[in-house]
Amino acid sequence: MAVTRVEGFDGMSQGCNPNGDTGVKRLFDFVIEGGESVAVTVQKNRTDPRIRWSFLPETQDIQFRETPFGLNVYALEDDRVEGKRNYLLTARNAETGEILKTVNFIVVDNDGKSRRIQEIGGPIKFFIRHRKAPYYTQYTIPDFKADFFLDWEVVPLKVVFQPNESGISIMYARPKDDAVIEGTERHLLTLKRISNGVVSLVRSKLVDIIDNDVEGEWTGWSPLGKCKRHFVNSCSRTMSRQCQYQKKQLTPVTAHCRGEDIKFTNCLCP
Ligand SMILES: [Ca+2]
Ligand SMILES: [Ca+2]
Ligand SMILES: [Ca+2]
Repeated sequence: MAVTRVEGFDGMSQGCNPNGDTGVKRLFDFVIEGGESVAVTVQKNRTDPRIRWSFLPETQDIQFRETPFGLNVYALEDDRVEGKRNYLLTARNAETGEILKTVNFIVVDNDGKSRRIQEIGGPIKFFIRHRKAPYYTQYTIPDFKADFFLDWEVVPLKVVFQPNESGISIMYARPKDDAVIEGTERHLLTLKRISNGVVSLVRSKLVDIIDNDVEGEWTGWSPLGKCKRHFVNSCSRTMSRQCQYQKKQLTPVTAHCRGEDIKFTNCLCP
């Protein structure tokens, strides 16, 4: 499972101490139910004691796994509609209780009311209204599921505002058409902002993609056609059939059937 780093912004701006060992500055990040983990790092050295991690409020929704550098944080998948939830993660020196780092987490719900669009439909728009900030600020739709960009086209992939620049931008996300019968699939699109080393969730949209691909049925074979020359010394008669979907549909669908839609029978060239 891939991991999103909390700190840093393309090396251009490091507003927080990336080692997190002094001067606690709050970082913000978000995890999506069932999505990828977010890595929280705390610098350790040989004399470092164990670290004690805690979430406030206490929760069973978040799971974490210790790594050599800190912690990977996951939000568990469920089907309850609970909206966004805020948690404060604190790393302490297990012996002295000294706070080493705090991170504010938002858990993003992927249940509830959604917008329904066709597989060939869209786009979903994100309006970005950016106020002046003294830092580079980047907006992206994160690839929090490994195959997200295989299924979606995002234009532009990143919007960057220079320091002290303000303005309005639009990002589009469009589901890609495919020839796979996958049924209706739910996607959570999130707009993420990185500014001064602080990651935050700007907005999220829940979208149900209605598949336009269906299992079809073959019509019967057509009668054998006339004997025709297909290669220099070879002639054949063909018959064909069509893949159809009979049930009434409000929107156009693409039917898929297993097998060939054309058959050749050799014949004596006329
Ligand atoms: Ca939920
Ligand atoms: Ca399709
Ligand atoms: Ca499909």
